[in-house]
Amino acid sequence: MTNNKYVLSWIDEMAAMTKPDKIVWIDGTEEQAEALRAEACATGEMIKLNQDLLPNCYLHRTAVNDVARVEGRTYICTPTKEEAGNINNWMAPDEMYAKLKKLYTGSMKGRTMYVIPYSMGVVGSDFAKYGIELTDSIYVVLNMLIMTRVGTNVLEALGDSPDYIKGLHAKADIDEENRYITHFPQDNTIMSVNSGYGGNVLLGKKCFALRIASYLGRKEGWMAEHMLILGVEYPNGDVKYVTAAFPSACGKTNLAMLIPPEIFKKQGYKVWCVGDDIAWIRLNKEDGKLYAVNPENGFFGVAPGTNEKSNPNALHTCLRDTIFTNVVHDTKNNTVWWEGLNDNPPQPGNAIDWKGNPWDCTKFDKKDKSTCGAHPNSRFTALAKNCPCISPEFNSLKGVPVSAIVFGGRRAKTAPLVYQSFNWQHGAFVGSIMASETTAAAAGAVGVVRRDPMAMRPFVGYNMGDYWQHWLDMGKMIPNPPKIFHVNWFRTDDEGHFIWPGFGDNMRVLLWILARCEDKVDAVETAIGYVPKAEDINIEGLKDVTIDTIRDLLSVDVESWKADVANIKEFYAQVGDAVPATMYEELAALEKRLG
Ligand code: GTP
Ligand code: SPV
Ligand code: MN
Repeated sequence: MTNNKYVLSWIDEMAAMTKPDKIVWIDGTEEQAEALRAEACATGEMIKLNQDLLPNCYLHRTAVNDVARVEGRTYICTPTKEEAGNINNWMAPDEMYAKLKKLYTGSMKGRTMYVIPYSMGVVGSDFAKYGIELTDSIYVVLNMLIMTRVGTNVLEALGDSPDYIKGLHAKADIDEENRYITHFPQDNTIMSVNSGYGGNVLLGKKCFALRIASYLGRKEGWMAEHMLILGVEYPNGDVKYVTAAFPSACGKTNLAMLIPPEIFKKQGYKVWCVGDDIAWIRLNKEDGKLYAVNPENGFFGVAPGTNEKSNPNALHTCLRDTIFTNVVHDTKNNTVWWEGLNDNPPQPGNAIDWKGNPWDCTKFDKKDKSTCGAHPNSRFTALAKNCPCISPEFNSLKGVPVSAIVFGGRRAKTAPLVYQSFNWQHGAFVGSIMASETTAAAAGAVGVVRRDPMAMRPFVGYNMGDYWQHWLDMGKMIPNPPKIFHVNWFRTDDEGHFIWPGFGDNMRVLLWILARCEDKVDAVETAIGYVPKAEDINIEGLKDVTIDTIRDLLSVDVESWKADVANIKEFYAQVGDAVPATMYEELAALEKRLG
């Protein structure tokens, strides 16, 4: 399919090491995809679902020990440890290559190696970057066909250039003790072994489009961010774009596909989804603004909690052409179910849980995750073009202009519903001090507050301090920078219930944010930034939320912020010498304002 000598010699080398029985090139045709689906069903790797109710939909279950990203086993292998920084795991490239070689050698014996040429971004666009993933998993091939742009046109666009990202994935024994997700930014190389799950193995996503791309972005003067991109259409037809960085499983997909509350819908407001997870952002020299594209082609979204009320657009997106991973199999209807879909779980006798065992929904106990039918990090892989609110700009070559950048996390107390930074530099500081409760998207404890700068803690492909400096440097380059905000949908009352209704009602906060961008609304200056006047958050049509609720949600508790400052200092110290002096100045200024 190509004469590119760099590509061919690399594949030869990888095949000589992994020793597959055969090599199959993925061409992006429906015929080939269909044959692979049939093969995966024949071997039990996938289950074909009810084709009347869920056309072209399939179910896959991963190994029980392989259900999320593994941050502890994810490495940035730069020549020096300083380049990777203290927040990343680091190993010297030679040492890691040697370790991996042992694990890969002969790992594809008796298996097929698939060669997937793919593009992140629209093929041929200025934003696009190309990759080739070698894998011995049909599940990976079929997911990549949804999540990225795959096919011979990628090889044509690459021509005889060496400028592509090499990715090698082998399932090997799915052995968690020997699982490695490794990145060699200087070599444009990603190597993943002993996993078959999502972010660990769909190498175009977190490995390339965030870790390697963030490294390239710093070198080339652009940004790769863990951000959704959405457009708010006003009744007069104007569309304003917002990007938002929330940590994993903290609401990006939900916000990106938001349906406005009735009072706004009636007036003609709409929200368009450009992306739900990753944004590549560049300065447009013509108007001096930042422009963003979503380099992906589909959504790898969290299933639990997705329903007709919380996110109807996501639900409709995954009614066709979708691969479900680790959800409940309803064997009576040959469909799928997950916690929070509806109140009609399949009954005992008709239900298989995510582990492949019979599941009894009557034993479900909210406090005991082991009684769940679907894994808390179960996901759907669905095509962006099937999303009812996909933006007409989804395939735009130049991207969409960004009016506002929003950071956010899960904070039970400290962070208010929304606040605005004083300027770009302060906004970058606000990103650097983000914190959030951990979720099931990564292996490890859930619900523990940790600092997650820019929602990029697991995804920066170099030193976190240098990454912050890159944010500051970008700010100096942008004549018309977006305004930077912080939101928190997750404040709780004394009983631990969320105070803010969230989901579609987040539109009320988005409209304040955009009004600020247009200088159309006032704000109150506080120690942490500009906070709305309570009456400027529109609560028309909201039950159970009064202006006092909003006041409470917007309150800035100085004592808890002081405690947070102490924690931020510890975190900065952990990030180490690379923390820009500017960030320490911003921290000192915050401390001073808190009194
Ligand atoms: P990744 O794909 O892991 O990067 O995550 P994401 O940020 O796209 O997460 P997603 O939108 O799938 O959010 C997952 C979780 O957040 C689910 O449990 C949702 O119910 C919850 N969630 C999303 N939006 C809101 C909100 O506005 N309020 C509340 N309370 N929960 C929300
Ligand atoms: C995340 O964990 O942020 C995800 C899912 O979006 S994964 O692709 O597994 O990284
Ligand atoms: Mn994500």
